[in-house]
Amino acid sequence: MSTVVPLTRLTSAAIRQSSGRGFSTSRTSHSKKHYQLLVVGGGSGGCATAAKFARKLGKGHVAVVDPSEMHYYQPMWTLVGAGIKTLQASGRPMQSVLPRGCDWIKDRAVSFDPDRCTVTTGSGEQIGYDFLVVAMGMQLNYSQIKGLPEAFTVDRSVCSNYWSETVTQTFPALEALQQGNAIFTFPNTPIKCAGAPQKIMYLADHYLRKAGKRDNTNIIFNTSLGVIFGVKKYAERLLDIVKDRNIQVNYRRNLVEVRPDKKEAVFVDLDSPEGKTETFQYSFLHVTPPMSAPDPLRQSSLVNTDGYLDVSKETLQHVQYPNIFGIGDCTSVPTSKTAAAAAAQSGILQKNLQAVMSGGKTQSQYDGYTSCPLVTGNNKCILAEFDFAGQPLETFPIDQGKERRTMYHLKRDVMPELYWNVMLKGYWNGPALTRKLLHLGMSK
Ligand code: FAD
Ligand code: UQ1
Repeated sequence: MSTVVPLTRLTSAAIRQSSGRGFSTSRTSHSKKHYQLLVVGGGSGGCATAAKFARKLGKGHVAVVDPSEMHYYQPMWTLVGAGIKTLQASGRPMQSVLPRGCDWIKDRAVSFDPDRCTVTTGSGEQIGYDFLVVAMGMQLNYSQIKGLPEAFTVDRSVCSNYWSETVTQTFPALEALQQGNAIFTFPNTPIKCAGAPQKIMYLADHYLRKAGKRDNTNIIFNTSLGVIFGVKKYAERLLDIVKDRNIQVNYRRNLVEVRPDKKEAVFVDLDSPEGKTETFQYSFLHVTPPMSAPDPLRQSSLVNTDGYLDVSKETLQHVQYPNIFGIGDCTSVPTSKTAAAAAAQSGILQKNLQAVMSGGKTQSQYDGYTSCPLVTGNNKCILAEFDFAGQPLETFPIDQGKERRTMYHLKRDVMPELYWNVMLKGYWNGPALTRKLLHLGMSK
């Protein structure tokens, strides 16, 4: 049975936890709507969090603010881009995934007033809260690349798996490709799922070989990074793979302009002091856009100097406002931004927020667990899992650095079920327990 925590208790608990900055509770806000817990963003982290707390706090005490009609399982977009799954299979109506007993405020948050404990929506409504969880994900900044928004509309060989509007163009563009350069980019900002820009490249390589077109095409990975992947163990394996498959990798190259009329992509050499540019001819161009936290969050007082929600990387509690927590891609937590990370964070957030709600202190610490199923072909996958320090934290007692068919099935067939039926319902806190069991208690 769910317990409704009395507001008076929440309020005094919140006051006791208050930092020097001194936050006021809902009692001082003049908003019409008021919730014990307000969650901004109903994606992977927000939906899982709302499910956990709607069960605990009961009907009408939790609300999610999110303008999106659809909730997408974005990890499937790698497979949508490769023609293995459909966009339709990756999405469900938001209404159907949000927990029962939770109000859905179908609008965008436009501003935050953490001193008054209110969030203002696009329609101008102020919503009051006792506790706030910020789960707004990342903003895709396609328009920062000159000519790209137009290129999407006029050139069918330009595509991007990162957006529902462009992911369906990837496979048709691959099918249309007959010869020339197939270029895959990685921007000069943090991104979600740092493996995804190259996963689609390996799937494209697989497709082109099968279709007998690989001999006429050059596959080029132009990445802003100085390494192929941030974790040494997996980077070494990926370097063998690109060599074996004759894929050219150019480091420290950042896409700045697309000229669809000439089929040219312009990259800046990030190591050149004078900002030297290089122009590549493309026959196929897969763009991973620059990303940031969403503008309303970036423009608020809740962010660090990089523009991300400023939380403790261990407790996920805001560094200045103890009644605010964060989860997922929009936070300052220095780990690779994935749904797997959000799942692991959801367990930590649940314990810590519950403790703070009942007047206690945060007690659980996040270790940075994140995972990236590096699909390296239509039936192969390296399951990268690691922590804050970039140390492998693998679930299975086998070498996950090897390409494996089992891991491909885990990614393609098991993960979507786990996501819709377990994570979004608030029951998946990542594989830490499974890992410990499978390693007979010998793993962290
Ligand atoms: P999201 O799930 O993106 O949700 C953010 C929500 O906030 C959205 O619903 C949005 O509508 C809402 N929102 C935004 N602005 C506002 C506003 N102003 N007001 C209210 N609501 C707002 N992860 C993995 O673990 N494994 C993978 O294999 C994997 N592959 C990926 C492949 C691709 C191509 C992509 C794009 C992502 C992949 N990811 C993968 C990453 C994963 O999808 C994200 O890390 C995860 O969804 C983050 O969850 P989140 O809750 O932080 O953000
Ligand atoms: C995971 O927990 C997760 O979130 C639900 C993903 O996103 C879809 C993943 O891709 C992975 C790999 C995990 C980790 C889970 C296991 C069982 C290793």
